[in-house]
Amino acid sequence: MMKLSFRWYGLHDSIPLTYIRQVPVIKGIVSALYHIPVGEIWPLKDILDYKKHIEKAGFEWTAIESIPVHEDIKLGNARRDNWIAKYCDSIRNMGKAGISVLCYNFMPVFDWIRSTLTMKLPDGSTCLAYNHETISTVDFTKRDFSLPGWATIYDKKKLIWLLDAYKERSEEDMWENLTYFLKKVIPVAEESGVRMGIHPDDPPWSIFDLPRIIRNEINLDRLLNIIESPANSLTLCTGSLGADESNDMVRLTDKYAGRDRIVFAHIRNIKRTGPFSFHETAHPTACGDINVLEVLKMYHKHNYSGVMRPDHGRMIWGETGKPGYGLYDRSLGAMYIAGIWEALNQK
Ligand SMILES: [Mn+2]
Repeated sequence: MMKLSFRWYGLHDSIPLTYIRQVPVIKGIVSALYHIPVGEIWPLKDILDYKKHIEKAGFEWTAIESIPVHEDIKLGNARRDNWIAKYCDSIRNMGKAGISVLCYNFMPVFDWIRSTLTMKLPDGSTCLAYNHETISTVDFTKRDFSLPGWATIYDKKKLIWLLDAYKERSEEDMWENLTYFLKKVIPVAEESGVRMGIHPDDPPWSIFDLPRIIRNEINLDRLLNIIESPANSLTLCTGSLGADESNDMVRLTDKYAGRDRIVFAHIRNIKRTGPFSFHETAHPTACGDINVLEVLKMYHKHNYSGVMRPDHGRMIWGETGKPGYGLYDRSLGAMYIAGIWEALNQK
């Protein structure tokens, strides 16, 4: 049974669990402990308390998205062993709490990026969009540089320090650092009954000359080959990878679902507007360049029993809130997915 879930940003999310409960097809919640600083251990008690809260609202906590990987680990800095040990403890604790899917990513500095969060579509809705030219002209040394959604995450000094540090890292360095990390955490995940699924780079190409290594099929194969274990798997995100036309999401879903190496499915549609540019759309196949129907057929064909969620939606009906994570359009997406799944079950 595929577990259709909804991402929820915790007690500070403007969308209460009671509203999500009214979307009839949603069975699970995808969330994280947002009060734990990056790198620190997720205490068992905090996980259990949060889980109880989610269950009281009528849901299963189906996946953690995500436990962020400290930049020292990605950079391969001397202090990484300390952070990796803490990461292992967090995995043990989530395993003890009975949560079995962990989404993470290995993107340097920015774990997603867009040139605008409010692009207006012809129907009056708004969506997130990425224009490579706009992104390429961002100058971090300028006092008033702006980057939608990110200007406040790191202060300017820290951001420039990080960008400089990554300038000395090649893609091969990043692979080495990822391998080092996986060799330590995957055995712990195995013991703890946890399956880790790496989220691909969003967008799937280099930005600001940062080394980004999870962008295509070759990269996904290499990642999975580092350790041949169900604990070392994928969060397959159609919108992230699909922004690059050469990533055939139907074929990739067929391939990796067929090998049982997908633990978490992100369903998102996008429209490509240039070789390195796109905007997000509503979920149905007709709205964008991703054949969502065929992707879902592949999951169904392989009896996918992992977690699935509608990814970013548009802002519609005047809703305001976290860009990409409104209630309305993601609910439409969930109903669309559930409708297709029900039809596929009839065959
Ligand atoms: Mn995604």
